[in-house]
Amino acid sequence: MAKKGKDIGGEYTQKILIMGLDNSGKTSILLCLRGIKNLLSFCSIKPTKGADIVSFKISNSNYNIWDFGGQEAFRKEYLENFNQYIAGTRKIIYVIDIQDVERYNLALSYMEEVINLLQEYDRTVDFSIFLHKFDPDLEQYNKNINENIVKEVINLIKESIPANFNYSIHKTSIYTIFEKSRL
Ligand SMILES: Nc1nc2c(ncn2[C@@H]2O[C@H](COP(=O)(O)OP(=O)(O)OP(=O)(O)O)[C@@H](O)[C@H]2O)c(=O)[nH]1
Ligand SMILES: [Mg+2]
Repeated sequence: MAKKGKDIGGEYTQKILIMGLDNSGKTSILLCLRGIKNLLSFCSIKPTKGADIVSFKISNSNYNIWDFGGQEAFRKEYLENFNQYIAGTRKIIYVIDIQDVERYNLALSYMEEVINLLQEYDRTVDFSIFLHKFDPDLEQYNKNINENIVKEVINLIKESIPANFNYSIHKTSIYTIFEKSRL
């Protein structure tokens, strides 16, 4: 079950779940969302064991983000107890590593299981799919990735999701942080 951190709770706290296979980049995304720019923090990330709750505040909103370590041994338990994990959740971010071509099918079948459970428990959440590690110039340096592969992944996603289920798809990368400062 969940460990670490502290569920800060409260009226204005948003509970967000971040799910996806191991190594897909969930914990790294969380560091970005928290505004952490220290490179050492990114280098020292270890695979997440079980579900970590990370709590932080941006402006007047409190967030409890549940980071679901994606190793196979943990995924089974989340699905078995999904009804408990989902309680009070407004948003799920599902992360697919676009560079992990060999595991697209596994990533999609885990996502399908999550969506099936949401429908089974009649839960409506804001569901965002991140096609992650979509680094700048990815298609130039990674020969396995091209426009057609990306279209294919998007088609596979569309085919695997029931027509009445709302979701959005985003390209993301931790390497696209853009800063502009007046000199
Ligand atoms: N190229 C690239 N690598 C990334 C990106 N985001 C994360 N990574 C790398 O992917 C690896 C796994 O990142 P994590 O954040 O630990 O992945 P995770 O999904 O939390 O993995 P688990 O905790 O095992 O579920 C690390 O080596 C990260 O540096 C990205 O946008 N681009
Ligand atoms: Mg992690």
